[in-house]
Amino acid sequence: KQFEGLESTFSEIKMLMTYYECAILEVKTKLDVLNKEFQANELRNPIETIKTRIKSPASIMEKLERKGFELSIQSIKDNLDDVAGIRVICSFVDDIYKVADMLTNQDDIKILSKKDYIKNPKKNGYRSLHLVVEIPIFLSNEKKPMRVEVQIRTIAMDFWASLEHEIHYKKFSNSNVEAVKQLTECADVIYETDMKMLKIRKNLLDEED
Ligand code: 0O2
Repeated sequence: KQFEGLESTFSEIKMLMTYYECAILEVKTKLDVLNKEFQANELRNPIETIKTRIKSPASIMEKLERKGFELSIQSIKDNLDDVAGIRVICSFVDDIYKVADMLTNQDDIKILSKKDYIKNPKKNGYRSLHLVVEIPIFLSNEKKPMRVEVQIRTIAMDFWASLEHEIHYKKFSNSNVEAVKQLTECADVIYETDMKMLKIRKNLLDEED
């Protein structure tokens, strides 16, 4: 019912959502394996937490309509990159790039797009590395390439993004200039702290820059 207006049967939609769930499982398993290996080698975890989500039907329909795309299953597959989403929360800034490289160097993963909002933060101070990847899922009698959006950020960046999402993101236009300015200042202070923590780790563990 929530997919009202989509030219497809309920079972087609249910199947598509199942494929996205399987794609999330595939990527999450790869990340869990990498974290285990890293922990064994370096005695610390580059990944703190992994959160996964499937975009809600209402949000899928809203995005198709907002962007002027056809309301069909094929259109969801062709036009939406973030139906399956994984958020990887890393300990330190350099872990973000290590995790991204280790994941995307695997030969069954293809990078479709990459947005580095850490090197180029959004105007409001939002920082995160966004990757859209394509990964095959293996079904009973076929192999299907599926898209997953992977957002990788530090604990500190996630702290800011979660609170900003709760109190501001998409809730208001940018008219509250003072609030936006203060949020941006918080994001910048948080990033400075992230860089300091990285330096402290490198000094303590005697690592090269
Ligand atoms: P939600 O509720 O987190 O799922 P579009 O997806 O078309 O709006 P685009 O350019 O395709 O935009 O994607 P973009 O901006 O690279 O990434 C969108 C996602 O990144 C958002 O998903 C958020 O999760 C996150 N994000 C981007 N900018 C901000 C920001 O300023 N603040 C916070 N808190 N999160 C941000 P959704 O689907 O918009 O929202």
